[in-house]
Formats: sequence, structure tokens, C-alpha cells
Amino acid sequence: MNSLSRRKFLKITGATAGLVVAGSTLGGLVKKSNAYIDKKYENGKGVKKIPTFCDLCFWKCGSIAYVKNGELWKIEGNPEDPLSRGRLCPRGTGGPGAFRDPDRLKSPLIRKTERGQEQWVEVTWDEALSYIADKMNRIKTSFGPESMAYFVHGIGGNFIKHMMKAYGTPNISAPSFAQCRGPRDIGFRLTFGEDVGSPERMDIQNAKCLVLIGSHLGENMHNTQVQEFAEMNGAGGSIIVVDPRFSVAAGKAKYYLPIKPGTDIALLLAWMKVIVDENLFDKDYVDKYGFGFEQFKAEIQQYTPEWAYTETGIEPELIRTSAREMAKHKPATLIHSGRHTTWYGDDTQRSRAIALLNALMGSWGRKGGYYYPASMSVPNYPYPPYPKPEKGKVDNPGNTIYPFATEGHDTITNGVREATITGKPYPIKGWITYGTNLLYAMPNQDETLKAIQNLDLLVVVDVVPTELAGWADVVLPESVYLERFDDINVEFFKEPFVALRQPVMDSPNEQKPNWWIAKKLADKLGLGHYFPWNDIEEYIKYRMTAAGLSYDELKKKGIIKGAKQPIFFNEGINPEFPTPSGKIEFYSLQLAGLGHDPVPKFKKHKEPPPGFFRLIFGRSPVHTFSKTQNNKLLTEMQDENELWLNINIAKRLGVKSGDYVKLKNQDGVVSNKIKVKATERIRQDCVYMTHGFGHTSKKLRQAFLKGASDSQMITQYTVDPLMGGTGMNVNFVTLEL
Ligand SMILES: Nc1nc2c(c(=O)[nH]1)N[C@H]1C(S)=C(S)[C@@H](COP(=O)(O)OP(=O)(O)OC[C@H]3O[C@@H](n4cnc5c(=O)[nH]c(N)nc54)[C@H](O)[C@@H]3O)O[C@H]1N2
Ligand SMILES: Nc1nc2c(c(=O)[nH]1)N[C@H]1C(S)=C(S)[C@@H](COP(=O)(O)OP(=O)(O)OC[C@H]3O[C@@H](n4cnc5c(=O)[nH]c(N)nc54)[C@H](O)[C@@H]3O)O[C@H]1N2
Ligand code: SF4
Ligand SMILES: [Mo]
Repeated sequence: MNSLSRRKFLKITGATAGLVVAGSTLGGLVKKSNAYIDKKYENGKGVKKIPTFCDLCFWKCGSIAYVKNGELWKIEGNPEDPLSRGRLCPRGTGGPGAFRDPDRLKSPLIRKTERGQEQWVEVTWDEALSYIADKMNRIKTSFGPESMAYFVHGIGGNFIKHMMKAYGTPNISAPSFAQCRGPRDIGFRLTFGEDVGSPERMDIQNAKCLVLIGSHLGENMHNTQVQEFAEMNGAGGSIIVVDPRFSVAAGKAKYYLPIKPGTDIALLLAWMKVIVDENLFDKDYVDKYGFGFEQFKAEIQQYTPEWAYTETGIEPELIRTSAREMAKHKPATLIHSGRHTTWYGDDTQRSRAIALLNALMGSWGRKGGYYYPASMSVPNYPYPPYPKPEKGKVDNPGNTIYPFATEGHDTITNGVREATITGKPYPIKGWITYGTNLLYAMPNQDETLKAIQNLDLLVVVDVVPTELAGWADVVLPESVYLERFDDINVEFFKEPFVALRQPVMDSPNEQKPNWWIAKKLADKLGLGHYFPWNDIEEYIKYRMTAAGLSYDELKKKGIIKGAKQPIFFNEGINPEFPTPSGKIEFYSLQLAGLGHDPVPKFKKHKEPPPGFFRLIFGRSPVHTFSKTQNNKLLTEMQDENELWLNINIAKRLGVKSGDYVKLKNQDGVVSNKIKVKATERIRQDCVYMTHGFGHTSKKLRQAFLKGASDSQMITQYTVDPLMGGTGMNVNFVTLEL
């Protein structure tokens, strides 16, 4: 990265002065912390550089870990890697903090008193895995294998997933679907026939106009996107930001639309009406590829900017001007799909409206728009076929409940939780969780705890003693990413590549990698034939050799790139849309057939009662979900969250920045104390905080009771009827001074 774009990157990511300073202290911190390293790791002199990929979030940036005199020194971006482009975000740089966390789980634990008491005995791996296998066998005999469920987030969960499929359960879920990007992928699939995926298939770099609807890039630190955002901004690209809060991205915008929360569909419909009425859309593209455009056009006629103003609070003229701005740059106008889209329960329809606006711009399949991801062909390991479960998925029998939560993913978390509570359509008796803290990731913690009460077995595989681990029967300590191999990452991206995660350091105690845990547990369950390889390197070597690629080269470089492939229509991609009509569905017969709106409609959401504010939330640039608040390198930069409160409201209430308040939600739940940030940068009808703070696990000594938890306040949620996602921006809070 040249120095100009590097500066831009820092400017975008470090919009607050504090962060820029924090960024530069990090180098110092890493050096200082060398002193920490246990002598046990001293395995050589000099500096060793080991390529791997990051796990501080799920973007999987290629990294180089530096080991100096046997000690973990620092982690930087791998310049060969297309995702990091040689540069990590602040969280990735803080990777050593995960390795050094003094509160890490050290050995397997079995609960010795009742659940939630956090009384454990340390046991050997053999004892822990025998205990789990015995319980799983009993569950299989009494209820069937379908009564075990697996909750997972991240590539590290692949081998346990394989083991669970071999055991015979169809009930595998991830919060990254029903609490994150599910609605967006289904909304785009209903429109273009394909998902947006991760990393998002967006050519931000070449966009001439970028529209962000609540996607707070710069705080949401997905590395490649932030770098591309900085580049398109640096090249003079036009940015439009729609957010009730003046985000970091809003600071870069030509047009900032401070929308009333929950009314985005009204804005999207009015934008589309302006664009259609004024003939500003890509007519050739729509004629060629569109289905049902005339019906769509007739349907949106009612949504004037004047009407949208009454719903959204955005001036009609600003709606018109920003619509024309988008049209000016088409087809390189990229309306960002968003990622965490589970907001209000009508999220698939909002995402569909975003997809349709992109279709009007002709941006799907075009440079500066949505590309067709390239990938290398790396064969899977040839395992025996899985047994076919006798019972269907527990969350959605016969796809009758959530008609579009069907293909390409597993069960939905909240559906499995519900079935665990009710025992219907059949009982769920055991959960294994991997890399997910369900008490933070899912709305309504009471429901999660109620479900846990119905279990015969709860196994938590984690690296630190989280809130969820506190309720487990067995806690299994995993090696952190710097200590293990994981499955290879065969990425779908602008250019094809395959990447390796490999150990940089030894695990300090009894921690073991996920592949080892899966294989050993499979042995105990009599499923050893599903793991015919002796260790993971043998597995990886097999796949690499089958693909005609060199494992040695992969180990050395961390990544191998494939030949360039076409990713846009003009490069040779066939404009195929795997929808029922084979076209871009402006009007969806699928939706109409099931009694849903074929063209998105605006529906009003419940408003905060007098004296209450809507609770909205998002990302801290230096933390990931609820998983980094115990990482000292990151808490040096931010160790508690703040409550953004409109300054006029603050004055009226007599609070000022720096005061601590508690929140009380509509159901009477009271939060931990949180510091006020009184600001003009947020509307008066909502308050904002970053997710993941306010930990209540005493064993997380760094994070314990620092800041407040949005998850605790989210007792209400609205389920998306199309795919089961849980809209969580539907909670209201008052302030307790
Ligand atoms: N209230 C609220 N809820 C949300 C969100 C929100 O903003 N607010 N965001 C939603 C979104 S977008 C998402 S994607 C989900 C994310 O949901 P999750 O992925 O469940 O995120 P976390 O709650 O951080 O849980 C991650 C867990 O992985 C553990 N972990 C870290 N490293 C390792 C490792 O190497 N191995 C193992 N085995 N475990 C490890 C951490 O200690 C932590 O317990 O949450 C969703 N839920
Ligand atoms: N640093 C960091 N980066 C991350 C992550 C992380 O944990 N840390 N997590 C990653 C993951 S898995 C995800 S899913 C993404 C999540 O990040 P995004 O998908 O970008 O965003 P959200 O968290 O859904 O949205 C937060 C933004 O939406 C605004 N907002 C709230 N309500 C409304 C509304 O009604 N309308 C509009 N227009 N805006 C609204 C908020 O003010 C805030 O700016 O971030 C990714 N990047
Ligand atoms: S975006 Fe940051 S935390 Fe996520 S993988 Fe990349 S460097 Fe790591
Ligand atoms: Mo997410």
C-alpha cells in the first residue's frame, strides 16, 4: 500500500483522534509485552516468520507472525494475501493478546455442581471425551441422533461439524445466519438467484458511488472493504450514508441521511420511484435481464418522496437529489448489501429492496458493482457418506415455517432453541457449541437459559471462560488460532486463492485444536472411520495434492493464488440468474405464491413509548463481538463501551459526557452502568452502543463488568417470516441516572 492510501486507511478507520493514537501505541505494546513470554517457548534464536491467517474475526486476513528468540513478537499482514493486502486491522494486530490471555481455559473441565454455579473439576482429555461420548450415545439410544444439536461460528468448527454429521444429526446452526446476514442473502437470492456471501462480492474499489445503509464501514472493520472504501473515497467517489447516527462513514459522505430507525424500506421505495419516474435506471439492462418490471413499476407509484418524508424524516429534496446522484454513476453505483441485517423482522424484504435498487442501477455483474466470485477447485477429502437422519431439521419441519430458510445453510439457532424449550417437533437433549457465546449472540438470554435447563448435555468448546461456558456440563479448552492448523480456506473472492492457518507457537497448557478434539471424540463414538487421516497435515496434503497444488509452497507462503478468472459480464461471465424466471425478479411469483409481498412494502414498526429510546448497536473498530474484551492489547485501546445520547436530550435529562447511567428496557431489565457520550451525532429517538461489553463472567478478569451489554437489553425480537432471522433493533430503553 502506498503511503497516501495507508494514510487514508488510518484516517478512515481512526476517525476519532483516540484511535489514531491507540494505533500507534500498539507497536510499543507488542514490544513491551515480549517480557511476558514464558521461557518454555524459547525454541530458537533470531526471527522466524510464519504465515497464517487471522481469527480475530471471520474475514480470514492473511498474516505473518513473527517469532523472535522463540517468543511471539508481532503479527502483520501478508502482502501476498488479497484480503489483508499486507495490512491487518487493529484487532488482527492484537492477535498476540489472545495467545497471552492469562484467563485462558487450561484443561478440560467437568461441572461438579448444578448448572450456572461454575464449580468445576479439571479432568484429562480422555475423561472429558469419554463422558461426552457416553452422554451422546445415551441420547442417540433414547431419542435418536437428531436430538443432538451443534452451534458453530467460524472455519475452526468444520471438523466437529463433520463429526456431528457422521453422528447423524441435521441440526447444525450458526448465529451468522439468523442473527446476522441471513436476511440479506435470502433477499438477494430471491432477486438475483444468488447470495451475497462472505467476503461480500462487492467491487467497492471501483465503485463511483457507494451507498451505505447502516453499514458502518470504518467501525465495521472488515479489512478489505475498509481499504477499498478508503481508495474509492480517495479517488473522489461519491458516498451516500443512511444512518440514524453520524457514523465514521457518514463523515466521508457527500449526502448523509439521518433516517428514523426502522424506516429504510420507505426510503428505498421512494428512491426507486424517483429513479423510475425520471427514467434514470439502466433501461437496457432491465429490459434484458428483468422479470416483472411493469408490475414493480405500478406497485411503487404510491411511494412519493413527500410520503417517505413523513415516515423517514428525510426531506423530499434530499431523497430526490441523492437518487439522482446514484443514477449519475451507474452502473458503478454500489448499494452496499449490509451484513448484519437482522434489525426489524422485515429484513429480507428490506434487503430485497436494496437488491432491486442495485438492479435498477445495473450494478450486478458490472465493474464497481457486484462481481461473480472466483475460486480454486480444491477437492474435498473423500469421506464415507453420512447417515441419513430419519427426522428432518427441528427448526423448520418440511420448510413449512420459514419457507426460504431452506438451502445452503443449516438450521436456524433460534429455531433449535425453541425446539429445545418445547420438545417439539421432537426433543433436543444435547448441545455442542464451538466458537459462539450464545448468551451474547442470541436475543433473549432467558430463553437460552431456559433451553439449557432442558438439556442432558451441554458441551462448550472455547478458549476463555465465557458466560455460556459457565452453564456447560463439559468445557473443552481449544488452542488459539496461533497454535493450530485449521481446514484450508478455499476462498471465493475477486481472485482465486487458497490459504493456510498453521501453528506459530505451542499451546501453553492442555489446550487442543478442534481437529484433534473432533477426531478423538469420533473414535470414542465408534465413528473413527470418518477420520481416516492420522493428523490434519495428512488431510491438508491430500486436498492440496488432489488439486495439483504444492503443500510445501502453501506452508512457506501461507497462500497460493490461482489464475485470474472473469468476474464481470464484460469479462465473459454469462448473465445467468438462477431464479425461477431465470431473470432478475422485480416481481416475485415465489413470494406471491406463498402469500408474501411480491414487491417489498413499507410497514410501520412499533415506536418507542414516551420517555423511551430505541436501542441501536454496532461495532467497535477495535473489538469483535463479545470475544475480544478480555484481550489486553485491545482493551488498552477501548475497555468499555459508551452510550451515544443526543446532546439536547442529555441536557434535558441533566446528564453530560462521562457520567455513568444504567439502562432499563421495556421489560424492566436493568443494565450494568455505561458511560454517556452526549453528542449531536445521533437522532433524539434512539441511543447507541457497541456490542460485546458488560461481561458477567467473573473469570474474565479484564472484561468483567466493563461497560454494558446490548445483548442483555435485547429481550424482545421480531422473527422474519421468510427465513427466521431475529430482528433485534426492537427494544426500547430509559435511562436510570
Ligand atoms: N446483541 C447483539 N447480538 C448479536 C450481534 C450484535 O451486534 N448485538 N451481532 C450478531 C452478529 S452480526 C454475529 S456474526 C453474531 C456473532 O456471534 P458469535 O460468533 O457467537 O460471537 P461471540 O459472542 O463473540 O462468540 C464467539 C466465541 O468464540 C470464542 N472463541 C474465540 N476464539 C476461539 C477459538 O479459537 N476457538 C474456540 N473454540 N472459540 C473461540 C470466544 O471466546 C467467544 O465465546 O452475533 C450476533 N448477535
Ligand atoms: N471491528 C469490528 N468489525 C466487524 C465486526 C466486529 O465485531 N468488529 N463484526 C463483523 C460482522 S460479523 C458483521 S455482521 C458486521 C456488522 O456491521 P454492519 O453490517 O456494518 O452493521 P450493523 O452492526 O448491522 O449496523 C450498525 C449500524 O447501523 C446503524 N443503524 C441502526 N439502526 C438502523 C436503521 O434502522 N437504519 C439504518 N439505515 N441504520 C441503522 C447503526 O447506527 C450503526 O451505524 O461487522 C463486521 N465487522
Ligand atoms: S478484518 Fe481484522 S480481525 Fe478480521 S481477519 Fe482481518 S485483520 Fe483479523
Ligand atoms: Mo455478523
